[in-house]
This record gives sequence, structure tokens and C-alpha cells, in this order.
Amino acid sequence: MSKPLTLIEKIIRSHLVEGECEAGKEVKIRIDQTLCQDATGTMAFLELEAMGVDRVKTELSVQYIDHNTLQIGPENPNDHIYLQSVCSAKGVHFSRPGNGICHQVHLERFGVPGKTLLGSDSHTPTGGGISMLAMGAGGLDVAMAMAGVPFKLTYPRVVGIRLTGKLQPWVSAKDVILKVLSILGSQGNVGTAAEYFGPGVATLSVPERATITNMGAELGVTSSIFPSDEATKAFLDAEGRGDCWQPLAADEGAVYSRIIDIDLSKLEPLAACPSNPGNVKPVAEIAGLPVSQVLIGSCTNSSLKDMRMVAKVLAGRHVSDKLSLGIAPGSRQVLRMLGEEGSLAEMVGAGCRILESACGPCIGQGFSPASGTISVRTFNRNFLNRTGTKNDQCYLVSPETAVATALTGKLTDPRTLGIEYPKWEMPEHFVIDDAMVLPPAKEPGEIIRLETIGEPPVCTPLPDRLEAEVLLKTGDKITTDHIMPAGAYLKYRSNIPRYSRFVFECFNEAGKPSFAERAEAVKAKGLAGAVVGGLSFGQGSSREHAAICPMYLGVRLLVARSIERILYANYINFGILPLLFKDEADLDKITEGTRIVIDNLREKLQPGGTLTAKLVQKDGTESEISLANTLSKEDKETVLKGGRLVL
Ligand code: MIC
Ligand code: SF4
Repeated sequence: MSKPLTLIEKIIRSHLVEGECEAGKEVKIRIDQTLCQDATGTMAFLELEAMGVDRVKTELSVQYIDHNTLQIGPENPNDHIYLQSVCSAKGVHFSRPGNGICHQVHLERFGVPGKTLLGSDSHTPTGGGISMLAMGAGGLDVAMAMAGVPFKLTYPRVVGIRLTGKLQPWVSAKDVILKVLSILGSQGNVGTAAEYFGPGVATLSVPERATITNMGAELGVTSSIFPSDEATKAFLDAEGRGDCWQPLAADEGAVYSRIIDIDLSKLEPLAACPSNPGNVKPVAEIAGLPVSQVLIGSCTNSSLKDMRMVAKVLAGRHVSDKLSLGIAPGSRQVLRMLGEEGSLAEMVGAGCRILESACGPCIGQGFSPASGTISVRTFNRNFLNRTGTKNDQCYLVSPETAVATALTGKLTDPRTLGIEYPKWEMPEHFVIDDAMVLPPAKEPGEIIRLETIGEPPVCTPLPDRLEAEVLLKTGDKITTDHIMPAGAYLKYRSNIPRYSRFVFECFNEAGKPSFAERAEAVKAKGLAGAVVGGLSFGQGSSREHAAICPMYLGVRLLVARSIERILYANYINFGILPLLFKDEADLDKITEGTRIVIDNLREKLQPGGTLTAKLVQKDGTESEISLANTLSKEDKETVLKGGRLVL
């Protein structure tokens, strides 16, 4: 009899195009569906055009407008017009601004159990809530998937998370994933995937499962998944899509690389404290902190289930006058149902501020907290400064904890409210109205590129003698928000020269040259730029701008102690060589201004091997260090030729 498989292994094998199914080995799989959002999608489609693709080859591709809907200046509407026209021409569905956050809408209207989904957004694994193998990737990888190119990934080690028991009132799915984060941490999980199983699974509805798989992104795992069962069917039936349901689960006796046991009945409300999602504490331990704003929404917690609970708690009560409460329902479907059932009126009556169904404050588009005050959010990321306020203090919690906090004005364990916990039942029918999703035209039409849309970036081959000056040395857990801030600069995503001015902006010091200026000075000397980092470099988003913009400024080398999956792939795609320290003590030998020299790069760079690099200090002293790589043969060829879009 063949070996019993985990569900993730089963889906990979049913989509396998190339490679050996063994943990740690590289495989290529067929991608059935793709999704893009506006902040990464413009570049992805410029890249698709540059590849000369006439029509996408996937079963379904959808482009969402959800990240930047503020439209301050013409940049965003210009992006929207470009995306609408290019999607129509290339065979892609277009979800208009106002229709909702990509992950929520995709779950509601398009996701199919057992299919593969690749998205140019790191929270694409939300689709694991309905049993998809859903993964985040850089825009170029998604463009290639749309072009029909199989997606390359490391065959993962699968961690099994066995759920037993049942959540107690006021404890919810967010507390489950925060618990998992407190166990697995937010780093060190590259090459791993998370699979939920056990009797506790049946007690969780699809929206709850999707909260858990969504925030699996913060673990740094490739994907997270739940089995497809009666609860999945109930959700899909209510969406009028029951015909795409099939039961899916791991084989009896499937072997996981590690098993984590979580008894849902024993969980309590948890919070991720500033400024990392892995910094988890019980709310009871930190209750009482004064709070200036509460935000409920984002792709993690904006389902009808979450919103209805919030409305029921707010009904007949009023938000504390010490804070502002903002609520962003995740989709037009959710917003409309809240309106029709009266929940919206309850929220407004309680003094909350209703925001558009979009990412909004989650990506620094408004609602920045006042200086030195605490923001409590149901979101998934609290990286420093992401709210748009310098040195912010952002706590990530469940909607239950958020609404309790909104009523009291201080961080509150919802169990202490003394209110009965509102009951939730999956509606028999969601309101279905896909009028804001535009299907593609049958024939290719005109693609409209207004003035703010730049050209897709191109790179040159790496020189055989790589001489790179260190522009910046960082600590551990550098996120893509550190590398390429979003917030107020999000509107420059389709203008690389402009956006590049803000690379590593958070490390710039007043009165000193910025990272961009230092990079230009190094480039003018005919040298490459290098960045040196610690553990878990590149946590967070899929934004390939964290590769494109440094590359545009001349950065060609990254040396770190460990590198996160999506950033690693993006660096290869854009011709930046990612190497690893063999000996962490070597980090101390490098400062800003040190030159890292690698002679005979083509010969020395052996896939999976080590090489010797020379360090030349500012005073001319020289030494040697060993650097490792985890490149495959294909990665080596790609990065040496300068990535996938080359002059
Ligand atoms: C995020 O949550 O950080 C984003 C904004 O959704 C990013 C994508 C982007 O930067 O455009 C992500 O998660 O991949
Ligand atoms: Fe949007 Fe925030 Fe979700 Fe990213 S994490 S997709 S910005 S809601």
C-alpha cells in the first residue's frame, strides 16, 4: 500500500509537474487560480505584458482593487484604469474598488477546495480555509503562473496542528492562530506548511478557519490548510457554489514532521504585542492599557461572522469617548448583509466610524494613531511604523477583544464584560451580487496606460567579479515594511524611480545621506551595493518592490543569517544574489562601507555550496569569510543573468 499522505502532500502530488516529492526538495506544480491586488498587480501585469503573453492560461485569474482606494492624486485611479483594461484584454476577472478585500472576496466567490491558488499577496493562504493549497508569491511569479509556467516551491515539511475541544464564549479563531504563533514563532518556519486536523476542526466554520489560515502568513510557512468537510459545504452552499465542493482530508495515518496539540476549550483571549505578530501575551495579563483607537477589519477578521458579533455587542451601547472605533467590513457582500439585517445601524448608533471595504488602515492608508498612543487592531501585522505613526504601539487581537476595548477605552479581556456572547449560525444564503466583478472581454481590447504608469524594471547580468559595498547592516527580523514602506508611498508602486527614494527609509537619519543617496554614490563609483542582515530577513509581505527598488538603486548582494521564502524568490527574480553567513561571528567583521568581493562568481557559486568572499575594510585591511547559498541550479542561472527581466 502506498504511504498515507497529508492533505497538502495530496494536493501537491495531484498538481505535480516536475520534481521529487521529498521534504526540502524543489518541485514544480500546476497553478489553477491566481489572484492579484492593485499594489502588486500593476507591476505583475506590466511584467506579463513584457513576457508577451496574449491570454492567461489559468482556469481562473482575478485582479482585485482593494489596497489603495484612497485616490489622493491621480496615481491610484490611473493604476485602476490600467488594470481594468489589461485584465479585460488578457482574460482576467476584475474586482472593482468597493467590492472588497481580495482574500475575503476570493473565499466567498471563487475559491475551490483542492485547487491551487497563487496570489501576489502574502495572505493568499486564506484560501486554505476552504481547503485550497493557496500561497503568496511575488508579482513576477504570479505573472508567470498566469502565463502557464508551473510554480516552483520547496516540497514542505508538514506540521500537523491537532485541534480538540471547542472554543469558549469570547474566545475566537484569532486566539487560535495567536496561540500557534506563540508556539511556532514568526521565524524559522521556511520550507514548512501547517495542516489542521482533529475533532476540533468540525467546531470551526469557514470564516473562522480562514482567519487561522490567513494569519499563518505571519508564521512564515508556505501555506496553511483545513480539510474540506460539512462546514465547507455549508459555506459553499450558502454562497450558491455548493457544486464545487468535494470532501478532502489527510489519509488515515498520515505522518507529520511535528504535531502540535491545541485544546480549543482551554484557549483564552490573546494579543500580539508591539511590534511583531509573534510577541503574544494573554489579554488578561496586559488588560487596562489605555487605548486611543480600535480598528476592526482586514483580511483576517472582516467576515460576516466577525462583524455581526461586533454589531450585537455594540447594539444599544456606545463606544468609549476615550477612543475612535473604525470598522471595515471585508467585502461588499458582508457590508450589504450588515446593512440589510440592521447591524450597520447598530454600529453607527454606537458611534463607530464605517470605513470602505478595503485594506485601508492595515496598510497605512489612513487612521494612523496619535503619537505615543496605543492602537488595538484585529489585523495581522503590527510591524513598527506600519500604521503610519513613527514608533507606534500596535496590539493585534480578536474582534471580541477589540469590541470590548472599544466599549471600555482600555485593553479589555472580553470575558470580563459581563455580556452574553452573541451566537453565530452560518446563514443559509449569503446575498450574492457579482455585479462589481467584471469578466474579461472575449476579444483583446485596448490597454490604457496613463502617464504615471512606468516601465517594468529590467536588470543586467551580475559581473564575474562582484565588488559590493555594504550600504546598510541591520538586526534580525527585518520586514518588507522596513525595506519598502507602504503607507503614504503606496501610490508610487507603478513608478519605480519615485518609489525607490524610500528604500529602507526607516533607517535614514536626519542630516545624513539617505539609503537611496548612499546607493547612488556607490553606483557612481562603479560598485554594486550590498545589504547585510540577521535572522529572518524579509518577513511579511510579498511585495516584489522590496527587491525591485533596491535593485534599481544598484543593490546586487544580500548577506543574512536567514532569509524568508517570498523575499528570497523575489531577490532571485530581480538579480540580487542572496547568500547566508556560515558563521554568525562574521557579522561582526562587517560595517557599513565594508566591501564584499567575490572573484570568479560563476565558477565559485555552486548550488547549495559555500564560497569564500574577501572583506575589504574602509582602512584597506583585508580578511576572508565563508558564505553559503541555498540556490538551485535554475536559481543560480537566473540570478547570474540578472533575474527574469533582463536588458
Ligand atoms: C501587506 O499586508 O503587507 C500587503 C500590503 O498586503 C502585502 C502586499 C503589498 O505590499 O502590496 C502582502 O501581504 O503581500
Ligand atoms: Fe490588505 Fe492588510 Fe490583508 Fe495585506 S494584510 S491584504 S494590507 S488587509
